[in-house]
Amino acid sequence: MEIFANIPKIEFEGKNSKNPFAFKYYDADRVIMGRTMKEHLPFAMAWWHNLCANGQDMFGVGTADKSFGAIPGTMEHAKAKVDAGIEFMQKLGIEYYCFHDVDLVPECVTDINETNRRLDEISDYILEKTRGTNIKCLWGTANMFGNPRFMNGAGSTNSVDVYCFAAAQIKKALELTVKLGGRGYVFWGGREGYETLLNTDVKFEQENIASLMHMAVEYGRGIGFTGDFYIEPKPKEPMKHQYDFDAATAIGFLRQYGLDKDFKMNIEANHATLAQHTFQHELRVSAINGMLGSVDANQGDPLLGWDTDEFPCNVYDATMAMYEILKAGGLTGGFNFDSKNRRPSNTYEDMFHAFILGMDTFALGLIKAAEMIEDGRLDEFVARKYASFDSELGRKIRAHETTLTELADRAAELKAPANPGSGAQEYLEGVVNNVLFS
Ligand code: XLS
Ligand code: NI
Ligand code: NI
Repeated sequence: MEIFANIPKIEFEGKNSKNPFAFKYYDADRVIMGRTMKEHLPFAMAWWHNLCANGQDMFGVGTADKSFGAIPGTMEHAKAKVDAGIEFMQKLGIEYYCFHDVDLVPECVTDINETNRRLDEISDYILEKTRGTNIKCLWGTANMFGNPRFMNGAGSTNSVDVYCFAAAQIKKALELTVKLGGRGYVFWGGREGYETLLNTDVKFEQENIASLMHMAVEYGRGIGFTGDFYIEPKPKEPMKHQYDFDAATAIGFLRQYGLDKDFKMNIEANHATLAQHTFQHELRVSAINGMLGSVDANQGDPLLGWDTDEFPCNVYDATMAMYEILKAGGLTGGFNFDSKNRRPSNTYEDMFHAFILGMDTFALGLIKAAEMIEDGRLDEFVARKYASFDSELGRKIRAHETTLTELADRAAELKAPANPGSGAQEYLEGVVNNVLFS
């Protein structure tokens, strides 16, 4: 049975199209810098926002009907969501999805064995329904923040028993990820942090989180998971202080505990801005450390200080993100729309408009980022800015072949250095505008 019956398959019609159900910029087969748009942009649907969230917030109940013809809380509903999700992805030409364990089935709060049985049943159903399609999992994760047992943390909990439940959920979610063909496995530390140091042993908690991650790597590799593990940094919300504050913090943690060979970053745009960074900054920090893995494609609101998870519409930011990603040689993961419709956008049509917006925004970002690279003015400027290091002394500094004494002698000889040269920010911002609007 068709669920989105009055919505057609979304095709590329070009920028002059006025058809609300067509792509204006995302042209899957168009080749940019040697690869198709589809290869550059492995888009994914977030099961939780698209198939589960109904607009409920702290102030009111849901506005959108996500029952898909079944009674919420039942396995029939879980299956109806699979049917809806597959039809949705096929109509958009999206081949990946991301999930938390409890997005897939209703959790049995009194018996984890029953939850796991339901997960087996639904993953069989997903495999059956996606057979013959290209649809597969991008990454899986365990929800270790919703259930009250995780109120003091999951890996960072004070309770050995709760720690066992975190382990059990990770074990199961890894099995599901492998079964569903996932490329990655995410740790987002929703309750891994603290509200006050008065009751918290930070070192103890971080060591336990690291141990859990080590066990996850060991188990995952043992069952044939060859993809990347990801940390998804976020500075706050729900906890006041979260341990994975930003990419730099998370990378330091991974190195401290010897996890850096198996883990990369999953960078979410809205989390970057909550950490007072740009999305581009977080991508750059990940890339220069060899840890650019995957992206949660969304955007925040500059006027609101929380994770609003809006569908990306900001072409400037998407261009800067794609600039970093192209320069890094692409993602090993993909672009997961960890984004939700605004509460009053409550129709099936709105679900499609949101994805068309997000996909077109990243397509535009890709087109413009490639033009920026081909234009070459930014690269030229940066090369020129550091050109003094092309000298013999510069070469020795870069190769660690000099000493403070040698450098101080040179300073003494110079008496005062020449002006280091303009940063030319306004010129470069003009170049970006010139490329964007040409
Ligand atoms: C919440 C996070 C979450 C992760 C997956 O802010 O973005 O949705 O992506 O657990
Ligand atoms: Ni988020
Ligand atoms: Ni996310």
